[in-house]
Amino acid sequence: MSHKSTIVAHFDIPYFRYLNEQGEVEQEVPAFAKDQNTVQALYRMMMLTRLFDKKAVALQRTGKLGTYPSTLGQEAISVGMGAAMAKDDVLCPYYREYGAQFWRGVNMEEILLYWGGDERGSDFANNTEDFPICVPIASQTLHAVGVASAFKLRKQNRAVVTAIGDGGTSRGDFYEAINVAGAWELPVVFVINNNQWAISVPRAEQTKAQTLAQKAIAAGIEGWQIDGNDVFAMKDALEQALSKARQGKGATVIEALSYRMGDHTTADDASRYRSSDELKENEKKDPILRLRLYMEHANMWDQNKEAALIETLTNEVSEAVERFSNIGPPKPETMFDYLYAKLPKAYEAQREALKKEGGA
Ligand SMILES: Cc1ncc(C[n+]2csc(CCOP(=O)(O)OP(=O)(O)O)c2C)c(N)n1
Ligand SMILES: [Mg+2]
Repeated sequence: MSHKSTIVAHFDIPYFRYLNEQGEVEQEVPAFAKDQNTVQALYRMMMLTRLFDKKAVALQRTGKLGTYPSTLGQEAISVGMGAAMAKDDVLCPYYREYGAQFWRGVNMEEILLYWGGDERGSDFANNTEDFPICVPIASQTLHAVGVASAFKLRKQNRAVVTAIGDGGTSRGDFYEAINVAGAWELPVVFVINNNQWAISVPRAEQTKAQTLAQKAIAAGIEGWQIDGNDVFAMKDALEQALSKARQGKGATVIEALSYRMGDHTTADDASRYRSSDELKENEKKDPILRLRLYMEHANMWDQNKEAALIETLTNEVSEAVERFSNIGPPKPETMFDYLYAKLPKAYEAQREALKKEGGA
């Protein structure tokens, strides 16, 4: 700018993490990270998510699922989210938050049903107020501010967590959602899973913004960037943002830096557009490896515990796959059940006819 000017506004984006790639502590960890049960529960859920993920890819490859988006390498993000939320908060996920969903009681077979194209996978048995998986990019952020404004109107002490990918933050829905969250001081936390890729578009081509967290500033809310491969940083950041939200102090955007170690989905082949060197570099930052090293340093873990855990979790995943495989098709007449609050008279006969023909 050539005019004489003064600076009228100035902003900072903080970055933090507790654990480095070697599982070493870089700064004093929060109290929960010294509690063996809590740390092991975080590790357990990250490992369950990874084993589930591997199995789901195998099911797709053998024709049992439609398309499946893997969450390989991003387990700390969703597990940290799930671990920080209160039971009566609401989760509006996109499609890589299995860790948060499992933590909150979503059954593994429900996720499998969803990706098998069965609507029963969106009807969670245990957490009926959480939103289902959302594939239309960024629309879930608008659902989230809708829920958050309902909480505010009802004067309920509850908060909403929504997640979005790095690419998703380029969409208008995201900007509209953070804008209204700022303007109305809504109890909502936006988590950006910055896995560095939006299908084949790299982060650097997605936007010229230096960080994605700084998008929050234009909406008048705080933006933090954290290491999304450090589950302690994830849980801690979410807890702080949720407590802020519940105190009526408004929304937060948390950009979690991670890496999509797998293909975009099972319909993609990432080797066509990214180098194996890049993948190898990022595998060293693995969130599960990092936590395991921390636990070993702290004498919370050993090889026997690891082997026993993997055996238990592998069985849990197999049992879920079994339930998924045995559920049977939905009854055809159920297609009438969820469209109208009360089924119009004109359809009653059709419903009955269908039921007689093949429903039973
Ligand atoms: C509204 C809309 N446009 C396009 C798509 C197709 N699509 C699916 S995933 C994706 C990229 C998303 O990238 P990002 O937000 O970084 O999330 P990631 O998949 O990397 O976790 C696109 C464009 C879609 N699902 N919805
Ligand atoms: Mg992405």
